Amino acid sequence: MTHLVELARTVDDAARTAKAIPQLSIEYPGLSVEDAYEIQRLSFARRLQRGEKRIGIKMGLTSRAKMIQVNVDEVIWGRLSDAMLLEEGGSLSLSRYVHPRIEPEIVFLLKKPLAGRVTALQALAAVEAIAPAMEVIDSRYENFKFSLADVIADNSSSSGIVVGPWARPDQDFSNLGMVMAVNGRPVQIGSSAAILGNPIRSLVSAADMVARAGETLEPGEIVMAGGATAAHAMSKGEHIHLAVQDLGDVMIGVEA
Ligand code: 0L1
Ligand code: MG
Repeated sequence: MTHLVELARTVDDAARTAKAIPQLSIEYPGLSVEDAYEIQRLSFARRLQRGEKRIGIKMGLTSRAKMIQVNVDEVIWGRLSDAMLLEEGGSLSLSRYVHPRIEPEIVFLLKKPLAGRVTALQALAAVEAIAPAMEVIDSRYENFKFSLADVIADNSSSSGIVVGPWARPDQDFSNLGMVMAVNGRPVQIGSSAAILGNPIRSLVSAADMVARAGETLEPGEIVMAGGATAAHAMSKGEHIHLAVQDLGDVMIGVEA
């Protein structure tokens, strides 16, 4: 337990100071997925102690493109805080991150508690609204290289979220075109169907995964469904724009 507390401090310090660290699994090759989620919980508790508020969770590696990009093939989750929220149409500063990437997503806003094994219909009944969104992911590990346990311990690379206009969830969002462009040039083109076949499946998994950690998704919280395409490594001076069919647009600029 003591070493999990220390490792939680290591990953939290790396995120707070934007300094890359070696993979935990190099020093601890036996680090289990269970231990990794405990490190994540402990490191997120440090954020809460500093005054940050939990605003929901993110699902990660929910598409083949994402799994292939980082060579990890399991769906994972991470915890989101209000300090990760970015202003839509505003800009982010690269200095806050180690080597940030951005990816196109769909996000759910909940109106009812959700936890455990639920059907897609039950999950949908808990949704107040859906929106186009982009997630900024920033692995705290050197060279953006990690094992499954490493990335989970590092809060599944959670770093930033930018959310577009909220829309009613009683529409078909299973196969919406998604185009992410940088300075007007499309860099990633995909569909919401790439997110586990239908983003609602990501919410179903989220309910199950948080329940296994003894937690519940609460009304007012958000759930990021996961990247529909591979992520784009950001550079200074870029304007990143996501258009999602029927749902609208999200934009963020990148500063030094
Ligand atoms: O899909 C994701 O949000 C994955 C997060 C972990 C892997 C990565 O940093 O790309
Ligand atoms: Mg993501």
